[in-house]
Amino acid sequence: MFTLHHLIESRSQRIVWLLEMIGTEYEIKAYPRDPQTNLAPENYKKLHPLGSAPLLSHKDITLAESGAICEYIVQQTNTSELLCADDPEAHIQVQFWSHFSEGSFLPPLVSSLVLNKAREKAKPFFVKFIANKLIDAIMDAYFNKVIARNMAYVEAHLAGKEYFVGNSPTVADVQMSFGLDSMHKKGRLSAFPNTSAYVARINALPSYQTAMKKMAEAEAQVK
Ligand SMILES: N[C@@H](CCC(=O)N[C@@H](CS)C(=O)NCC(=O)O)C(=O)O
Repeated sequence: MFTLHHLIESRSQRIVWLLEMIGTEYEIKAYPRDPQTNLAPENYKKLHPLGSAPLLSHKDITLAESGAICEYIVQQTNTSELLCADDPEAHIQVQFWSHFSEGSFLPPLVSSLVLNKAREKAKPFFVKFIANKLIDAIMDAYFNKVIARNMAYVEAHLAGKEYFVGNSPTVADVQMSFGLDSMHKKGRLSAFPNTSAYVARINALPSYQTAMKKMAEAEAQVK
């Protein structure tokens, strides 16, 4: 059985969707974030030297990195269709979106999240004022431009498509789902109708809904 070590409010939620989509046996162990640092708590860090989320335990290994975890689950459950393994063109597309998600799409979103948390923490008033000016300048000089470029690409790709690759969900959708879902929840997709429709589509899938329900139940036990 797979054990998913799930850090609350993290990208490990997409692995729950993959496990649910496959219909394999798994358990979710949820961990609240450290209230001081908002990072992984001490008991989570003991699971793997990286202490990053997600972590997957199976047999005698504990694996880090979402992309490697997805490939491992697919290999262990003989579900290579989720990587489009029999179709070289589709397969490289799945690999592309999986790498794009971790390598290009999520980093500027995480950076903007961290900078916005710094805004909230800045005190007193004049420090907050300067912090806001500085953070706005950093966001405008780089991160907003990269996010806009990435979103234009995603939006154009999803025109007339149900899923990132092919006609059913694949690891490409699993990997892209977390960042897009987070943007949707923050109201940042209103200018992107294809992407908004895509997020609504995956949210309506029974596998997605069950995954989110099981994740919320696991989280409720440790909150
Ligand atoms: N590329 C890694 C990124 C892992 C990562 O940064 N996860 C965040 C959660 S979204 C995390 O572990 N944050 C808590 C910490 O670093 O202590 C992956 O795909 O697994």
